[in-house]
Amino acid sequence: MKDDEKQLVEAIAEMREEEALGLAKAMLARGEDPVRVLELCREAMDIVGKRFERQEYFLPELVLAGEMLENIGAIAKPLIQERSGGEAKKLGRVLIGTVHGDLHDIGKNIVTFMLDINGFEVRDIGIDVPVAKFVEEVRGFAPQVVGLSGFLTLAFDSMKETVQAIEAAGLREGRKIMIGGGQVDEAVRAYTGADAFGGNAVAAVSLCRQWIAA
Ligand code: B12
Repeated sequence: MKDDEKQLVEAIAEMREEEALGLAKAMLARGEDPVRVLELCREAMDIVGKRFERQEYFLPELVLAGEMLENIGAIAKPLIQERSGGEAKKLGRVLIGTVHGDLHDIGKNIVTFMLDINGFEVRDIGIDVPVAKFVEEVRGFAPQVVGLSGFLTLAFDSMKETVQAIEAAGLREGRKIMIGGGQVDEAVRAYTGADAFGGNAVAAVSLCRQWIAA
């Protein structure tokens, strides 16, 4: 990792908000890849999360970390959009939301944004989405892909319930379900019955490309 990259990760992890924003702005102004800058923010979030687990940090730090990431994201996103060459043709429909009981949406928002600039028509139905709402939206919007996001362990049960409800409503056929969020891995994928999981927004885009092109 380069020096300025380390500094950015550290500034976020140490809650030095102004310094973090200044560093991120300077890196982007120098032409650093905005996707890389978001990746560094994610690394910093892992440190914050671990300190929270060890009770070195508390809720205010989690909130501030979330705000820092959103502020940096707001500067990075238009640059990513510029690089992608602006609005592309809509390739297919993707419905996405954070499952019930879970309020984390920063990761989901990045996925929504990346799918959008890569040419998908994305409907983001927000956070803490009840199972019945997912079913209703799948019926109405008829997406080829449904994305379930969740960061809490308890979200895995919500994801499983949501997948089962979509299936029980007879809406699983002909569409794919992907899941993602902090701790999600293959074991969680198997538990929830989803078709695949994606570790980051780029993986979410490749899954949709793969499925919708097929
Ligand atoms: C910021 C944050 C918050 C913020 C959220 C702000 C917001 N608007 O989202 C606030 C302060 C609100 C918050 C609250 C809580 N949080 Co919190 N939070 C975090 C933190 C530090 C970062 C999460 C984040 O945004 N990461 C950044 C993004 C970019 O992460 P990412 O995983 O790289 O995202 C990518 C992938 O996940 C993927 N992806 C995401 N969604 C999807 C969907 C699909 C379909 C696909 C394919 C891919 C995909 O693509 C993303 C982009 O590349 C994490 C720690 C951590 N390391 O994750 C804890 C963490 C998730 N929180 C935690 C906890 C415990 C809580 C609280 C319960 C705390 C409390 N006592 O109140 C509450 C829960 C509230 C609720 N009901 O949801 C725990 C969860 C533990 C667990 N196993 O359940 C964590 C892990 C911290 C910890 N280590 O203890 N939190």
